[in-house]
Amino acid sequence: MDDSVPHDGGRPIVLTAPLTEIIDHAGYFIQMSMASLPIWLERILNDKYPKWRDVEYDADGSARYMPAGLRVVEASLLRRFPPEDIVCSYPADLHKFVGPRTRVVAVSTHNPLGVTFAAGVYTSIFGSSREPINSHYARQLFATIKASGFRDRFQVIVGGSGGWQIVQTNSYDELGVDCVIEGRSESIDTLEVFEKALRGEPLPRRLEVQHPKSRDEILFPDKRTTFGVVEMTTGCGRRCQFCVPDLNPQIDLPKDKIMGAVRANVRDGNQQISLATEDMFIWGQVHTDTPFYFPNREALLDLYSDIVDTPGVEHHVLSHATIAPAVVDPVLIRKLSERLLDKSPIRLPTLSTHPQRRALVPLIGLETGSVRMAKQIMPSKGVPFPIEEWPSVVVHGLSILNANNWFPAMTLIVGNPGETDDDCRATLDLICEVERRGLFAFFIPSIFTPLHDTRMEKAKGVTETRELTPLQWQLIMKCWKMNLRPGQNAWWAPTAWRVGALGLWAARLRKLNGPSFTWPLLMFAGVAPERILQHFGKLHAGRPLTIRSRKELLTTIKPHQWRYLRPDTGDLPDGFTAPPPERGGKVIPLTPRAVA
Ligand code: B12
Ligand code: SF4
Repeated sequence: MDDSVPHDGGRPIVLTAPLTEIIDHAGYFIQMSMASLPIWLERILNDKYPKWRDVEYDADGSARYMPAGLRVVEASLLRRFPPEDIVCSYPADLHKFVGPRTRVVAVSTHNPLGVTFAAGVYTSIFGSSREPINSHYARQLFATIKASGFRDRFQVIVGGSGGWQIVQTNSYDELGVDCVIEGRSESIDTLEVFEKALRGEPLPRRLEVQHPKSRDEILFPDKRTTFGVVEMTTGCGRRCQFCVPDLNPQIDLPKDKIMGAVRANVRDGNQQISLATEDMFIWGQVHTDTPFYFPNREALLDLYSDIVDTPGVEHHVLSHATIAPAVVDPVLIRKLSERLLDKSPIRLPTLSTHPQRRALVPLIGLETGSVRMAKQIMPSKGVPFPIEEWPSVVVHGLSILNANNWFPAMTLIVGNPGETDDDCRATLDLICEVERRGLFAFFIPSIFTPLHDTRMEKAKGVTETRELTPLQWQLIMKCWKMNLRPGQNAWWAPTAWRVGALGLWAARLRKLNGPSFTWPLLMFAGVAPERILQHFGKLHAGRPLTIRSRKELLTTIKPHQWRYLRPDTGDLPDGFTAPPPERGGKVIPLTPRAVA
């Protein structure tokens, strides 16, 4: 860091984050790629997005936008400290704000060392440098802070969903971190730590703070956030064993506060909004008389309509969702498409039937196609349907979503503890069934990583790509082959992929990933038709699955819950009787358009 003294002696509290977690353009996918690609592939992103490092400033040189988490930290601190003592700075500008008066540099980070699902696996497939691009920039930020000439005057506090990575790898000294706070900044304990740092007192190495228990305790920033992220819910409720966010209380946040944060983003120049959630479909149905997995159609349409109709909101991007609600209420999906598609910045010309080929791409967990495995790791993932019906729920959900121009990015976990070849075959069968039916999702396989604090924290995962079995490799490469479909419409694309993949394999990957990788890679590269490779026993041939009709699926819902089904969605179980009109979710005031 440049050690010149800022004219005001620096700010007592300086807030920052890695540049790769702050950048706000080119959509979610640039950050997801940076989390997963190794640093030596950075030039691909540099070529595609030459301006990715460009950022916007406020008049005082502070950051115009910051990740939503850091903005909430700022809002939390503003309850106790004066605004002139706090600043949000891009990493490259820290020298303008860190000076002799600085007592805290607080870093928010999502994934500093790249050891979460998906992030670690792709870098390790590519070998040599395992460091993902995001991790490289995170380390660069920590090194800059560590090298400050004023380092002995301030303490470094880290928070955010990736803070645990520093604790688990004991990287405090290496990165120059004094304290990691795990949990939300709204907590009074978080404020106490900042108070201590301002007084120059020693801080605890690690502090776990309480999550707010009610919707009113959660703060909303009145400033612009990266990608226009505004919180919609916390927690989930489906209780998957490997999940971190599900450990938080299930809360849906008040619409007026969400809308206030949307307007603040627009006011500060953001044209895009995205609601942060684990499952968008629970909003409006948390702690009502209706179970949260029967979506509140009217409330959701009302909220999303008001967001996309806010003047200045040009783009809206979905974040996370689950798939069972699409089977429960296809009418909701159709109506959401009518409201949201025109504002989606994502275009999939070969898939979408929208006049401008726009598409909605929520992130949805598929995780496994094996019912045996699903029962162990995510028994409630498909509620209200029993987990035994998981493959049918996925196929039906996807057909409803695709018909409405939703093409989700679906995550899969490879190498779950106790996963057998049969489990892997079952997942391949499901993926092949999706392909056979002409359905489409971006399948994003990742290798099981025991995430801190989850119910599977102690389970052991695959640590080296060489440990992967041929079937696990086949699953990974099959997913990526299918994912290329929307981009394969140019005449040269398939050949370029084939040659590129083969070249990379010959030069590097063959040695690195071992013999189990060879046939799946040749399948990915399209060297020989899959049929032939299957015939010679080199690959598993996906077996056709028996998929239940939607009516059969609805019949598997517990009969006492049939009353929550909506008659206008059709396919109702025999013996269904419509509930009296007053039954259902909580009463939410509606705009006339939403009920129309
Ligand atoms: C939106 C989102 C994204 C977006 C935008 C991210 C961004 N830069 O803004 C995109 C799609 C780009 C993204 C990408 C990824 N994400 Co993401 N993402 C989310 C999501 C849905 C919401 C995050 C959010 O803004 N929440 C709202 C804010 C207010 O909450 P928060 O960030 O946690 O902040 C609070 C506290 O953490 C704390 N806090 C935050 N910073 C600080 C700093 C200090 C000093 C202190 C004291 C406290 C503090 O206070 C805040 C509130 O008071 C979460 C799930 C979730 N609900 O949290 C997943 C989540 C954080 N992502 C996750 C993952 C795995 C990823 C990826 C690695 C996925 C991938 N393979 O591509 C990448 C990594 C991106 C990167 N740059 O490295 C995981 C994190 C797991 C982990 N770290 O252990 C989560 C939890 C999802 C999950 N179900 O597993 N993500
Ligand atoms: S459905 Fe998703 S967010 Fe909910 S518990 Fe399972 S993994 Fe977590």
